[in-house]
Amino acid sequence: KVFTSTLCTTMHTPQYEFLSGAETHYYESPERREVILKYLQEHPDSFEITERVEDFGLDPISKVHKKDFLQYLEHAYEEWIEEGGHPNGVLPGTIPHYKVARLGKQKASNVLAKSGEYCFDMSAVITKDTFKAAWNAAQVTLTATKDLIRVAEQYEQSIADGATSRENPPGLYALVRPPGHHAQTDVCGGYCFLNNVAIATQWLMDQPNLKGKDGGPKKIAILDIDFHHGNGTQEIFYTTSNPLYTSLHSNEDYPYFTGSDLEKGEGEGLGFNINIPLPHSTTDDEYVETLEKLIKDHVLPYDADYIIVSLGVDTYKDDPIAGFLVTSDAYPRIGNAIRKIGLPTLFVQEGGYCIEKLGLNVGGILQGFLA
Ligand code: SP5
Ligand code: ZN
Repeated sequence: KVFTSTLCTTMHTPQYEFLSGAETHYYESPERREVILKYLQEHPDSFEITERVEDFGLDPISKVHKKDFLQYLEHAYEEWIEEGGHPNGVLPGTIPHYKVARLGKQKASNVLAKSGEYCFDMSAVITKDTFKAAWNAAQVTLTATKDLIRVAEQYEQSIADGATSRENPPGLYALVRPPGHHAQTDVCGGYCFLNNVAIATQWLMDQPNLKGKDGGPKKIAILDIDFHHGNGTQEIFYTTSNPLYTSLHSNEDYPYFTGSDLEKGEGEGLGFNINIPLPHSTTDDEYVETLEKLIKDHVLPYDADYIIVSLGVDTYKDDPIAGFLVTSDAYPRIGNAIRKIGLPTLFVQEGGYCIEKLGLNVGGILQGFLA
C-alpha cells in the first residue's frame, strides 16, 4: 500500500540550487514524485495508492525537532523577503564554522544569521511553502506508520492462525517529498527539513499501548539505503539503543563529515549506530552482498518489531549527483533481501535523481519486497 499526497508535487518548488559552484535546476524536484507515482499506477496489481492523510499535529514533530528550529522554518521565507533576499528562497550566506573564534557568544538575531545557524549546506532552499510541504510529508509518513501498526497486528494474527508464515511480511510505502534523513534536531540541509523517518520512529516508540516483547516500547531497526549518509537520523538517535540505525552509503561523497564506521553511537546508544561506507566502484553484487551481511550481522540480531527503510535510489549508476555503479537489476534484489528479514516494513522516500529510471528503480525495490 502506497501513501502519498498531491501536495508533495504542488508545494516546495525551488527554481535552482548550487552544485560545484554552478547554478543548476533543483534536483529534488516535484517531477520525482510524479514519475514514481506513474510507475506505481502502471502496476495496479502490485500497488494500492491512497491519498488519505491524517493530521497528527505538531506533537510528533516537536518530539524530534527543536521548537526554535520549527519556528524558524515556518517564518524564514517572509523574513528573508523583508530583508531583501532573493525570491527563489532562503539560502545561507554565512554558516558557523567550528574554527571560528568565540562562536556562539552572539545570538543569531536576523534571518541572515539564522539561515546559517539552522542549515549546514546550500541544498535546502526554503520557499514560501516549504514548511507546509515538509509538514505534509511528515503527516503522510505518520499516516503510513499508523497503518503499519494495523497491518503488523494482522500479520501476527494470521501467523497465529496458521494462515501465513514469517516469510510474508507486510510492506507500506510513503511517497513523500521533501525527503528527511539529512535533517537533524535543529539543522536542515541536503534537501531535507523535517526528518520523516525519525518522526515516524519516535511516534511509534511513544505509543503507550504498543508494547514490545520485553514490555517496553516496540523496537525499530532503520535501514538507510540512500547513497548519502543519513547524518540527521544518526544524530537524532545517536545516544539511544532504540532504534538501531544502520546505513550503507558512499565513503567519498556528500555529506562528507559524517558516515564513518567509527561512529558507533554514544552512551546507551553505543553499538546501535552502524555505518557501512562503500567506494564509488560498488557494483550490484557488492552492494547486495554488503546489505545481506549488514542484515545478518546487525539487523536480525537486534530482534526488532518493525523495519523502517530510508529508501533512496541515488545509488543508481546514472544518478546525476551520486556515483555508485549499481544498475536497475539490483533494486528487486535489494527489496527481496529486506523482505527476508520477515518483519513489517515501512519504506519512506528519500533521494534518487535520475528521473528516467526513478520509477523503475523505486518500483523495483518495492516489487522485490513483494515477490
Ligand atoms: C536526500 C538526498 O539525497 N540529499 C542529497 C543532497 C546532496 N546535495 C549536494 C550534492 C553534492 C554532490 N557533489 C557532486 C559529486 C559528484 N560525484
Ligand atoms: Zn541521497
